[in-house]
Amino acid sequence: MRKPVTLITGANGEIGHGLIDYFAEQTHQEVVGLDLKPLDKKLRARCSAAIVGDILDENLLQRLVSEYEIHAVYHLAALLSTRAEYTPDTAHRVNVDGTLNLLKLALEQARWHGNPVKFLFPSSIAVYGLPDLAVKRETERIREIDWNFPTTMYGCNKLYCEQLGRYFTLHYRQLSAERVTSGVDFRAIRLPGLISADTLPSGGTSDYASEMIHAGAQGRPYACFVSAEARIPFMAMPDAIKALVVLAAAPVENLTQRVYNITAFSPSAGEIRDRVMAAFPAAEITFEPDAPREAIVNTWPADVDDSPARVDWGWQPDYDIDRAFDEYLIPGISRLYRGAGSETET
Ligand code: NAD
Ligand code: AKB
Repeated sequence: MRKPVTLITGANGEIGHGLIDYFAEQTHQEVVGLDLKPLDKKLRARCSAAIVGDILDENLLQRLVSEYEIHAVYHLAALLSTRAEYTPDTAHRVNVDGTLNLLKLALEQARWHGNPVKFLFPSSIAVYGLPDLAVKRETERIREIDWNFPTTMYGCNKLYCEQLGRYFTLHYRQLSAERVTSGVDFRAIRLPGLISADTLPSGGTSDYASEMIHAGAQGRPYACFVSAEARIPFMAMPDAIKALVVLAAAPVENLTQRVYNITAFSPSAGEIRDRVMAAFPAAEITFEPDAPREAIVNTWPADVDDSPARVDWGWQPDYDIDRAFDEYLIPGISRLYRGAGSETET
């Protein structure tokens, strides 16, 4: 008998950590975690199976299909925006071919067990491409359909995979005689930069926010790679996890679209620095902008319009900027480094 499971790809990453913890603590879902890297010990203990492997390995995916009955896929594996710019061909293979492999796996599973397979895809504000800072300042809360002109390989990959997911769900093999639905129930969220109290990001371009806070908590000097004025939307990790599971649970008839913006707060890098300094007065944070990386951040919107998510599936963040810093990030990150010569919360 195959076991009914939820498959999480990229399970050892930042979102994977939050999601696996959430499933273990709040639900009784059996989770199969897949990642190129071995899952951390604590995560392994929380999964029915922890598989080390590549989403580009079709033999491995076939083995998964033969061993498990997959009802939901949280497809997190990806190369993020900065890393993708250094290896665009590899990024395209992982981010696009990898996603296609997982969509095909979902389709095969749905046909085999006869139930829809939910496919949750974390897209990104990187799908937007604003031409210059003047337009960025004028564009208040960007809607899903606006400025879909990404300047990065990662942004192009995400935008295309959103379309691929819609195609699999709504139009797959539209000319075939049977006209049956594919069974893939694709749902995507365009996430802003995420900040976790438990893990550090790597390979992204929004990483400066997390890096600043973690460095401050450790008493390490940090030179921020964008200028103090740079501004994009951010969110505390628990809200991103909540959004994924709430969107997954939303009745399909409530969804007026397959791709949703969500956001929580939009501080400038300077405002993040001020909060870090207030929490860790000994922190040394300077600004040494890296022009090409800052140029990427400048093409991303300062704020997004998330009203469709609010109307269709009740999206609302639990953490505004005050609560994110005061109740989640500063205490959580302080705890991580406590005993390592860092400041602690009082
Ligand atoms: P992460 O880099 O922490 O995790 C990605 C994981 O994918 C890593 O553990 C990596 O080992 C794994 N991986 C990479 N290539 C793989 C492959 N070929 N096969 C199997 N595993 C592979 O990233 P994250 O922050 O956890 O992000 C998860 C998803 O959310 C990504 O798709 C990312 O684009 C998206 N997202 C993240 C943010 C953010 O700020 N963290 C914002 C928007 C969207
Ligand atoms: C990145 O910077 O690449 C990610 C994202 C915003 O998608 N954190």
